Amino acid sequence: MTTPPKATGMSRDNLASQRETNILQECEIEATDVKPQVPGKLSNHLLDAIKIPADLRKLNTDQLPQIADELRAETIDAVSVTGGHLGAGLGVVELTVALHYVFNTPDDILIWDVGHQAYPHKILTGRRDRIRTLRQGGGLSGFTKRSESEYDPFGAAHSSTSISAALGYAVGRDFKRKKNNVVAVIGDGAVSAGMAYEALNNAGASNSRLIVILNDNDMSIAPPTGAMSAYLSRIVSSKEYRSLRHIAKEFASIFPRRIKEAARKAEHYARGMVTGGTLFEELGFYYVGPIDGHNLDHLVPVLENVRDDPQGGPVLIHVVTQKGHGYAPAEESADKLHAVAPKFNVIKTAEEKAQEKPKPSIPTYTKVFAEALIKEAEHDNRVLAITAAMPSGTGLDIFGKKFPERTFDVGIAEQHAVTFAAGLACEGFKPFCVIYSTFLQRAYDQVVHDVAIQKLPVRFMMDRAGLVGADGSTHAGSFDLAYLGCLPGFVIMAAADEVELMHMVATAAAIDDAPSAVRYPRGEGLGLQLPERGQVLAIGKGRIIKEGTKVALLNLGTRLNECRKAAEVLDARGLSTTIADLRFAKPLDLDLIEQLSEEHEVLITIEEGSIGGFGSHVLHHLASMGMLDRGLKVRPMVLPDQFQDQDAPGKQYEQAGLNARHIVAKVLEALGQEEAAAAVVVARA
Ligand SMILES: Cc1ncc(C[n+]2csc(CCOP(=O)(O)OP(=O)(O)O)c2C)c(N)n1
Repeated sequence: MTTPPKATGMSRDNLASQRETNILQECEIEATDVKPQVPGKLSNHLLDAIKIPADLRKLNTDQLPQIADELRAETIDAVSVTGGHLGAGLGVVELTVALHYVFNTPDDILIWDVGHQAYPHKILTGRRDRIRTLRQGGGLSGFTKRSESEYDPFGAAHSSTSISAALGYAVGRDFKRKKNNVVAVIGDGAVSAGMAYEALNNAGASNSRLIVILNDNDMSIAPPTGAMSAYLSRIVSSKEYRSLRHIAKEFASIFPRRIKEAARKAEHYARGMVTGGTLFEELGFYYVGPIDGHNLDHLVPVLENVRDDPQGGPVLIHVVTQKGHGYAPAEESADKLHAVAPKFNVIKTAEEKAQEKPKPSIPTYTKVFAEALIKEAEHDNRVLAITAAMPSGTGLDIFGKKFPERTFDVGIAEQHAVTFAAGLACEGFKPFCVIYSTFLQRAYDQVVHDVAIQKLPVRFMMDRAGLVGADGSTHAGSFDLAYLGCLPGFVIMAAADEVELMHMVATAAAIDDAPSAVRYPRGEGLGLQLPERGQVLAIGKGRIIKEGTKVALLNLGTRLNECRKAAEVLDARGLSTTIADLRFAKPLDLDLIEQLSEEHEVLITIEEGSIGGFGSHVLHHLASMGMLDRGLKVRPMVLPDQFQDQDAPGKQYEQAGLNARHIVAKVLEALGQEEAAAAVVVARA
């Protein structure tokens, strides 16, 4: 087969100059619909005839490379409009074509791990007409989603779930005495997570027919870490792999499982010793590979053989791919263009460039956090930082440049990251476990059992708290206040702005007798002047931002600006408004809360989190103290009790009803002014 043409929509230099702003760390983009220059468009549109995979299966195998080329060009074109995950999808174009060609999807079950590589899959499975709505409000999800298509049998976005879900499908199929295939595709990054091993261990001991495809591109978001990664590299770099590539066809046509059992066993071990794979064999899998994941002549016959093999039990096919394959800028960039901002490939006219306003260089919360942690680490050599495969997304790439020995990337392994941090804390170190709010969910028992019960001073830095935009509900940091707030002894802080974040990092560094957590949102701060170093805050003490007499707004986190805007409107309506920024969700500033309750008629709590968080704790206290029995009008404002789909963060907060005019309306409602409240919501304050 021929190698797909390299797309040439943009020169390498142009691209390099744009990379700083274009590369998105997880959840850093918002979509627009500007028409891009189309890279590598092909004139012959075989792809146009494919509405669903059944159409693909009507083609001859020698037409598949062209389909792959067109699919690659279409993926690049779509992502250049919407932004999103690019490198991973480009790396699995041939694999996607081969899987849908060989397997009878959707009856055969195909589960993509994480789902960030599934854009080509979406194009082939009836969603091409909507592919330019990816990650936008009302559009296609950036991940696989059951409600979106029958070709997405299992929704994902958090990694390493595919083998478990696929085994569930396989065992369910066996109970129903059906014959369909079940295939899970998992990356070498995702296979580093504990859940993947748990599933391999369980599947290997089961006799259920399950096909696991290990998509080994030697990349996670950053280069992968750990012993598994080294093991896979050893297999792939062996001389035998290179020669095996040449005999892949022969290998495929005499599938060793057909050889009688004794010979088969001997061959297993021999092959395992030569090319690696023994680890998977020992776990009970039949290991096939490594094979070239961009060569359809290799992929298709191997997949057909595995599909037609009558023997039971799990099979693991080790496929070697290149992240960003077929698009030179992606292949050449350090992160293989894991993800890009919208319009990343648009070549602008001179006029468009002239109209462009220079972007203000307000640092993101992530960057402020990284710099603040560097300051703390400079003063205290016990400060250590841990990330679970997200060095750039968490800012630990910046910290790691300054303190490489004090930075640990443990791979996609949040549970291990937490307990590892607990061990470091036992040894007297000051571990900062920097994990997005949404991904810390995976390590909840470790947080409770290994950290909180033992009162260990692990510092959790929860980036991407609140709504996150284009990544949607799977990535929203909605629940940490609820899931941490109920744990005895935790100190929980929420930064209202970037200066507060610096203070909270310093405070967390100083707390050495209890677990602590700081939450802060995605995106830029307010552009405030930053101090040289954060100050240690008084634990459990809030601050008054503005004093009034009738209405009290109790804020936690970055809704503070919305509170300020709301207070202006309320003051103008004659409703004198106090704003308090509580800073701590735990321990609560009970004195301040009681005082404000006594001195005001209306009390509103507001936070960027679900029910069960800050507001619930305030209400619990007021109810316990009998302070709700005397006519105080309390209204908690939290995220709605539903999973919100992707959209621009501003729009998401609008839908959530947590903007200034919603606060104004809530106050008016509490005062019985329903009509005025309705008018405020409609009129946009
Ligand atoms: C539990 C969890 N932690 C972190 C992430 C963030 N994340 C998304 S994709 C990715 C890298 C996945 O690497 P790999 O499985 O090798 O796939 P590739 O992108 O290389 O194709 C990471 C760390 C996640 N989705 N889920």
